[in-house]
Amino acid sequence: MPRLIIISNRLPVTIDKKDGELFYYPSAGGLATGLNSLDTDMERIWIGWPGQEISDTTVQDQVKKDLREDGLVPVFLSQQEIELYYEGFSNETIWPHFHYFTQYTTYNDDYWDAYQNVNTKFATIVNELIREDDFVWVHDYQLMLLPAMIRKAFSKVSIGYFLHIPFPSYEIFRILPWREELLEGVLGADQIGFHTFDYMRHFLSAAYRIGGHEHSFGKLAIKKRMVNVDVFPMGIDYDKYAFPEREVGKDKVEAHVTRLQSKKRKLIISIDRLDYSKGIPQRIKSFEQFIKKYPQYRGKVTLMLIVVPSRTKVDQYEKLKLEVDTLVGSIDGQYRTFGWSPIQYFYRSFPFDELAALYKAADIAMITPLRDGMNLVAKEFIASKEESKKGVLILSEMAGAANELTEALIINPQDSNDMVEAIVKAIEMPEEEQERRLVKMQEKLKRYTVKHWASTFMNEQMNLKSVKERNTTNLLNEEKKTTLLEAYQKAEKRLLFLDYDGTLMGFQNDPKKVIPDEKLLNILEGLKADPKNKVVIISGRDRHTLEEWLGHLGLDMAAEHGVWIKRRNEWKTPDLKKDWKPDVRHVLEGLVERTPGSFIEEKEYSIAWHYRMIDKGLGEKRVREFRDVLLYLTANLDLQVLEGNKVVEIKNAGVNKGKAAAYWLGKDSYDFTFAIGDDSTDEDTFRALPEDGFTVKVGLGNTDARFNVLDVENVRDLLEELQK
Ligand code: GDG
Repeated sequence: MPRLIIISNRLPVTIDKKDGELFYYPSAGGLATGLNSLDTDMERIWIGWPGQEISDTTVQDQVKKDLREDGLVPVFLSQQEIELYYEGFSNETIWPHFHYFTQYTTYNDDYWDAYQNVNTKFATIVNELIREDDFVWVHDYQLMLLPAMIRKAFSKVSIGYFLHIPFPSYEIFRILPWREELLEGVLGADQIGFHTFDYMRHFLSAAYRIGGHEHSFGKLAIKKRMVNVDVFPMGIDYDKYAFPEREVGKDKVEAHVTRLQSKKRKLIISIDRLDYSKGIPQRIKSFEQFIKKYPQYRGKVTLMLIVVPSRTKVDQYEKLKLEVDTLVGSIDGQYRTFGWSPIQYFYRSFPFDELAALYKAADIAMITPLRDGMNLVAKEFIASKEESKKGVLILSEMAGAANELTEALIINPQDSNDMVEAIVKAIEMPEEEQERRLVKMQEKLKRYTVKHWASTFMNEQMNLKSVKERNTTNLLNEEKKTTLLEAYQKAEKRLLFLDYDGTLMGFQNDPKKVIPDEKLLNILEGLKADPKNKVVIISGRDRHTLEEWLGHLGLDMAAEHGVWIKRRNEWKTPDLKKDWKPDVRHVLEGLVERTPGSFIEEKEYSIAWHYRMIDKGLGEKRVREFRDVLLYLTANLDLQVLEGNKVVEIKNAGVNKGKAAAYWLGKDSYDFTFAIGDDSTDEDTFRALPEDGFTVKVGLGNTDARFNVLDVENVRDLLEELQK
């Protein structure tokens, strides 16, 4: 039975040591809640740092033993590791950088070394524990190298990775000296999840520009592995915030709410960890601007500013604290009256019952981060209005949550006028409008809960695994190969179709560089030497190239996807027109003119425009622009425009490898037929073969072939084995 292995920097538990005794307090954050609610009987194991330094090995053993009962496995970190890996690389390098605070990014090789070492430490513990059939789910920016490290030890294990913070635009990401390692680390996973489509888009762009990995609809092929990149917006435990009384008792919550609302003032709340990404000074300044510009609201509105202490040891956070303290003090000093203080400032965290009451009592929530992966506080505030249907959310467009909570008052946190007007609009919003907006947002949050988030991520990961298994079930394993070899040995007359590029030879940027090597020539000669064999090279290349490279072998060949056919050492072609070529060439020359690095390949009966050397996005844009012109030109000419892998080819309609294969099949009868190829044009060959023919696709992916092999090397091995 597979197990679910969760790995995050922090375990969902806090340890306290008092008088030599250990106490454990579970901390049920969003992640733990989501995972606990998963409907699965899979055993769960959670690996992570227990939150404080424990250096004594006897105590470590005790902690390990105590936590094992709850399925928790601790990774112990030394004080130095905490400083360099956690406070250092994680919080002073990745955190600011991924939140677009590049001025705060620390470039420190010691941090980087520690980050690698601690990721390795996690990997060692994980690798001792997991089995190949487990599902592994790695979380967040502290462990970006871990997926690849696990993959190295377990090539088949299913790994998911979720990033809880934004993934920045490629232009920002590329600045990091360790960009490649971080990227390849994450790409060790089978599935990579983000909160929003923007983060996914940025990641795919970085994967392409830095790693050269192309994607198709979010799927990347990395060294024969398929990696799925997708969007999974994290939700909340809706009922917990809608009905907090169920958890902590009705009286308690109600008493807090009554106290908070007793002043009959509009209450605006602001809740965040102390962090520069949260836009706290900007929010305070815009509140000041609001009371300055609209004096009629003085005494009638209070901002309750809750700042939860965090990362107190980092320099920037100390400075930020000072800035917030000064701003609040200055506004209070200027505007405070005997009966009213404009800002109520708390620098501490609140127990859940008080937090829930705050949400319920507040008229307005101002959640205006400069950058935020998702922001769950915004969602919790909306849920807390389940019963009252009164309340307005002012939300930054820079928070991931803004993609879903579109009925909030969406603002740009750097635009103070925008924020001031939003405050006024929120205060004056009619109750029906508040309700209308809230209901729409609540509907979404009720449906897309944290449970939904965790289960969609896991279901997708499981799906991927079964698709992978299905794909690999067609792999030409030893048993299937034996069947093929036996049929080959028994046969008296065999017909073999071999595609060239991507099948007999690997893919190169310059198509002229794919000259056959000696090994390949030997293989082909060997096959040809057997009088029972008819070997046909079936390719999209022009006949001159094929003739130059392989002509001396005396094999039959089909060039230009079957436009030219060589049989009994003679090239023939059906009577095809080529007077259309000058017009099309003219269009393609215009394309080359505007697109340095692209080039035209002219064959006798077709013309191709290649853009394999340039940015794929630019190439595709050009194709789109010119496709209409090409289609117009070719409309009445019985031509077809084929879009291949970084190439567009224009050729006569009705010519393909399938028709070419049929030509040979019709010339004689065979008791063994075989075709091998790697791309979509080879599918025509596969379909042309009789049902008992042996068809083999090179690479995984959808195909009409009966079998798959992984790569060119496998093809060569197979062709060699046929001759033994
Ligand atoms: C990352 C990303 C992304 C806050 N103050 C108190 C308190 N809280 C609770 C809230 C909420 C949570 O903490 C904070 O949620 P965030 O969404 O801000 O997330 P983080 O975990 O800090 O950070 C973020 C998130 O991951 C999830 O993927 O949304 O963008 O940075 O649940 O209720 N809870 C109590 N007292 C407080 O004073 N009890």
